[in-house]
Amino acid sequence: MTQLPISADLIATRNAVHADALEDDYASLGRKLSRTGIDIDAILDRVAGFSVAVPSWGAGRGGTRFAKFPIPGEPTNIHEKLEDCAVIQQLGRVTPRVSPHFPWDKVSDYKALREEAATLGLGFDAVNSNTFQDQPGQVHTYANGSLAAQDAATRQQAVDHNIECIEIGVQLGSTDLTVWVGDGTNFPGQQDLGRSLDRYLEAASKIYAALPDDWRMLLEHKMFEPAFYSTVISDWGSSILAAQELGPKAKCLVDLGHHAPNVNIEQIVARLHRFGKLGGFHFNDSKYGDDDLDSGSINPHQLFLVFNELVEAELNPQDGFNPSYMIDQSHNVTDPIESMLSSAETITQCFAKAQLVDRAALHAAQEANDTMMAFQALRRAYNIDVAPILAKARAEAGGAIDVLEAYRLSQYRSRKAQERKAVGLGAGIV
Ligand SMILES: [Mn+2]
Repeated sequence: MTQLPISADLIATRNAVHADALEDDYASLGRKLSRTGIDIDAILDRVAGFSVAVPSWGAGRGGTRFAKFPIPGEPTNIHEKLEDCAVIQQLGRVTPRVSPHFPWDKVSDYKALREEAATLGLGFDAVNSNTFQDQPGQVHTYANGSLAAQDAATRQQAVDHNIECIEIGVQLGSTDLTVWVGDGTNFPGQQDLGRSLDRYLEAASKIYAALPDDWRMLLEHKMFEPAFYSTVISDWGSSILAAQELGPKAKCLVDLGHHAPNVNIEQIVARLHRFGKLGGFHFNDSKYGDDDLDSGSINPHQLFLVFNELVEAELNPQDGFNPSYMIDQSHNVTDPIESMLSSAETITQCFAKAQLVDRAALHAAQEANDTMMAFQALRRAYNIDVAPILAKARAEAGGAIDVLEAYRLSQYRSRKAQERKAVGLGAGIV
């Protein structure tokens, strides 16, 4: 028995107001697409089958290293975070799984937590370990690194934490462990660049050995921050080399903000897939660095091009095709629920547009070295407004045609502001 946080009557009432306009727009788009041989209902089916996970930490306000500005009604624990994630899923119908983070989301009974999530219409996605900050009572500090630390006992502590995350994940129904380490240096000479990678690989192999048969270990690279001179898994090259050394269950995770400026991320996606190492994504957007801005808010075309490569990858599977999709954003100035509703819609739009690319025309133009027509095959798809397809998929699944309107009318946040205790002030990179 599911108990969803938003009134079903509210959603139905607002959908009834928008239904005629949506049918009109959907029929019009259907006629337009049919002229190029595309069946809109087939695209609708693809969109209905698409999903992206939301991060538990994304339900709270993020911040910069300078400050965090909480809003009334923010979640203060995993139970409240799940409730907020249930709002996102209930209205948007594209985010049925939550990616938890430990120890932030620790509880005493994970079986009960899994049941609680199911009651809210949610499951669990990749489990995230945290060895980039110290916890109260922790024996060895991560100030000088975790999996790549000089000190063997510190490395073992980080290994043990990751294995504990796997054990929790098994109880929650997860099958992926995402490993990102803050390890690195701020000064030339601070650590030996070769030996620090050796230490990382040795420690990571102990985590790898603890993976159940059907699990994957997703390695997340990041060029800088918190280490500003070098990071141990700095780029997709380091990531794929580590994944290849660890074994077939180790894959690379691409966080869109974890690259040098102007890097061709869609090409990285194609490369990782070519070698069977594309594990998944952390969707966000950036202007300057790891900004963790809302997906597609800065460069939606790049997001479309990433999905275009994913369509090509699915047509040419290497060692299977099962990338994990997750939002990883820091909502510093918006209501996190609104940002994730908007971002999930943008991500799904780019997925849908990539489905509309005339592959035969694209490939023929590529074969003929017809640059302009190859580009136009992509451009035509990118220019199509797929909003009616997404809205129809949502409505048919019980979601809201206008997600932000329904959310605001529900007054969910102000109700939670009455019930929940206030979040403290402080810095808050997430
Ligand atoms: Mn990330």
